[in-house]
Amino acid sequence: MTSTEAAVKSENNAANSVDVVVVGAGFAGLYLLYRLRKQGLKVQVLEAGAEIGGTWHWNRYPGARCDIESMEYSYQFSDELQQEWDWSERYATQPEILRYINYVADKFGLRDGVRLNTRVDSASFDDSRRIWTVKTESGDVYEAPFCVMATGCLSSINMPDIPGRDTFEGLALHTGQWPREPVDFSGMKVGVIGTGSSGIQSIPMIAKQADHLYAFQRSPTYTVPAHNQPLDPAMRDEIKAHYDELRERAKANRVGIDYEVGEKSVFDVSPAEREKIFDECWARGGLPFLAGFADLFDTKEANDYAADYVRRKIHAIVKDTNVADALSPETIIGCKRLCVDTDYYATFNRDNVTLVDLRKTPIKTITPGGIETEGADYALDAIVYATGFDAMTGALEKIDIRGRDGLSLRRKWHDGARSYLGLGIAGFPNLFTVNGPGSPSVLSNVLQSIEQHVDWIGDCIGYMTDHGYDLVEPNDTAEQEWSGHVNALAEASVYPQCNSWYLGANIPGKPRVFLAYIGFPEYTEKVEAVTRDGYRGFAFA
Ligand code: NA7
Repeated sequence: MTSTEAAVKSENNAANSVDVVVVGAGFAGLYLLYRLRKQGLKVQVLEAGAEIGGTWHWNRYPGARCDIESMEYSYQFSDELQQEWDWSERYATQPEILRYINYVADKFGLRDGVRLNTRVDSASFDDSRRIWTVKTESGDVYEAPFCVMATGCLSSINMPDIPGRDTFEGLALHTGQWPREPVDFSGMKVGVIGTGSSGIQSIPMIAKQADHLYAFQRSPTYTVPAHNQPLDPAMRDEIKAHYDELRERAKANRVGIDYEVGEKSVFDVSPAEREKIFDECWARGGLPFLAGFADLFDTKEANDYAADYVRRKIHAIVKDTNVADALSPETIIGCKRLCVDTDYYATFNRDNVTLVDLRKTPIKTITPGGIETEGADYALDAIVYATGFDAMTGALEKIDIRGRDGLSLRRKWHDGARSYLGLGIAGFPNLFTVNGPGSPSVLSNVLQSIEQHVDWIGDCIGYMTDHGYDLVEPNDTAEQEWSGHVNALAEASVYPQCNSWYLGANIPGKPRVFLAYIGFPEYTEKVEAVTRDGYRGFAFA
């Protein structure tokens, strides 16, 4: 039990008063703790997990890695930290990222500000006292003038409601709630449901161990090779010597990552040059594959060239043409998040791997012994649900959040999530969100966005202190205009043309609203302009 936990218990459930309650101890929650403490604020972080780390605590499935290069998937608030931490690989594994997060917590003395194993049930604002009351599952109560939700964009798991799911007698796991002890699939027949990023990372690893792996695919996904490799120490040192320049270049990029975007239109080159550029992008690997030309996201016709290139790669890698056909998406590439893999397509050449195409033979039911589709029965020892998350809003709506006059966030967002800049919500004074709906979040290097949000929140609280304000709240008009702007940007892009989790389309019944802001630099410019104009769109009291 930490000292904070002991203090909570000894007060016998009396309210614990702090300046800021933060929910979540992932990258965002920990930086909030560091940043707000530096301002002299008393901060309490509440974390449901048994360990700090957020996403990187929960997603321990085999093969879990970041899909943004390690040198950029890291904090930049401390140059000392940047200089002393050595990433070992181009794309860090989950254990390495978790080690990094723990290193940061120790270096900056953050552990005593986090209470683990503490799930927040509700948070409500008392208008008369101007205080947030945050209650935990175990009945403890925290009070603070400010509450910050650092609950993560991809933290509320999507467990599909397949008939018979709970009758399965074997091992059932969700990639987003993987056990802390390693799982040994040796000798097992394993079914993996889902072929998004989590499926694509875990299938090649599980296939190496299992007796047989069945990949249950509802929609094929585009994935490009990571070409992961150990980081060359000389290259790492070179980056460190100019880290600030890299970070600045990244901030100017559409997704907050440092890579070059091709200047040419895909239509303005000869077929041979087009192929050469795609070959170079494929050989470089990773998400920048789609930055080879300037206009791959502008129209379906332009996008088709990249999609066709990947489909040809799939057919070149996968030996069985029927399997290659089934693995080849027909949709817009990049409309759902592009995946980055190690040996994903090649895994389907293994004798112990079978692709089950659910578009042809949908799942009928899960039985005590396995999965029954309309085509066959699959006897299984384990089922891995790689079925994703109720993204962006799921974790927030799990908590019963009540703002002014008891307004419920679930009710407010019933027809679709709305927020101002992804930072504040009208009707919810003194509540901030990190990477909230309407901010670049998952369409950016999330670490870059986290620091930008946390710094803004810290500055806003500082501004309030300096001006003697104790209340801040976005006004409804600003929020509506912002939501309209976010959706207009999405409408002008290819994103609405598929059923992605960016739109909430993966969750039955979830309103279809685009949940992220397209364009990291444009977003930060707008936020800076709002701040310069005396926090335009926010009301203070
Ligand atoms: P994703 O990308 O949402 O992928 C989930 C996968 O699970 C996807 O292939 C889904 O098919 C599939 N799915 C979901 N429900 C079902 C049911 N009922 N039956 C069959 N298949 C199903 O989640 P991930 O965890 O892989 O990745 C999320 C992000 O985390 C990723 O983008 C990275 O940023 C990190 P569908 O496409 O809906 O047909």
